[in-house]
Amino acid sequence: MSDTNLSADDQKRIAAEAALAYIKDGMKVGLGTGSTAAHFVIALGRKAKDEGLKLTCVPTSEATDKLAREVGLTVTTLDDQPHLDVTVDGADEIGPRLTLIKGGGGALLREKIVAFASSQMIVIADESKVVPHLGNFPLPIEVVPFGAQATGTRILESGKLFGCDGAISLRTDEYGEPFVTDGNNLIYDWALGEIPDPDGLGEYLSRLPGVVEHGLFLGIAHAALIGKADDSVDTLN
Ligand code: ABF
Repeated sequence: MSDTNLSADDQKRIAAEAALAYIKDGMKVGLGTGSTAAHFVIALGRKAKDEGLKLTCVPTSEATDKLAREVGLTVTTLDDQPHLDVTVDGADEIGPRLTLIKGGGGALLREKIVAFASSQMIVIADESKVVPHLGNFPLPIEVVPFGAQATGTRILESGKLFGCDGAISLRTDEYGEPFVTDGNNLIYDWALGEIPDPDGLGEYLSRLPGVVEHGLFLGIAHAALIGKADDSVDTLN
């Protein structure tokens, strides 16, 4: 038995480094957001420099855009490169069959658009993110500011149809002001505890006017690389 006991941040780092195996010269790469994705961006910048790789990267947030440029990666937009080879991103929860909750970092909309544009989406995470069912992490839902209160009411009503019961709260920033996304929208966080039917709920939320996007990523991820406390990395497919 290994007596290594990596911190959560080191688990994120080794998962991020393992994802470098998916990167080949000439690839177009989607870059996720969050602390795990930041480890990947830094490791990718180092690999591209050491091996002289020509990569074109599309970031999922202003923060990742800035970091990617700082580490010397070539950054462009999805409009310029509408098809990507691979996206590497973190997650808030990884449930059965690679179902995900994402959006704790507030970048779910761009993350989903970029993941959808990619031939492969690879999730990287520490072992605390793997859960038996989705919902313990509050589900982020991005809404347009117009009628946000009414949209919140519709969201709560939709929950009843799918066996979901829990409070929603409008996300605030460090100053107590409403958190505004890169797309100038707002985010509700919905504390559910358990989501019995993620597919049904996700489809319903996608059809609600005022909802821009929700943090259920279903049927999108191809593999998840999980960094573990014993210094190993598990691959889930
Ligand atoms: C992004 O960052 C998000 O979708 C998710 O909300 C978050 C994960 O955060 P971290 O990598 O910091 O744990 O991937």
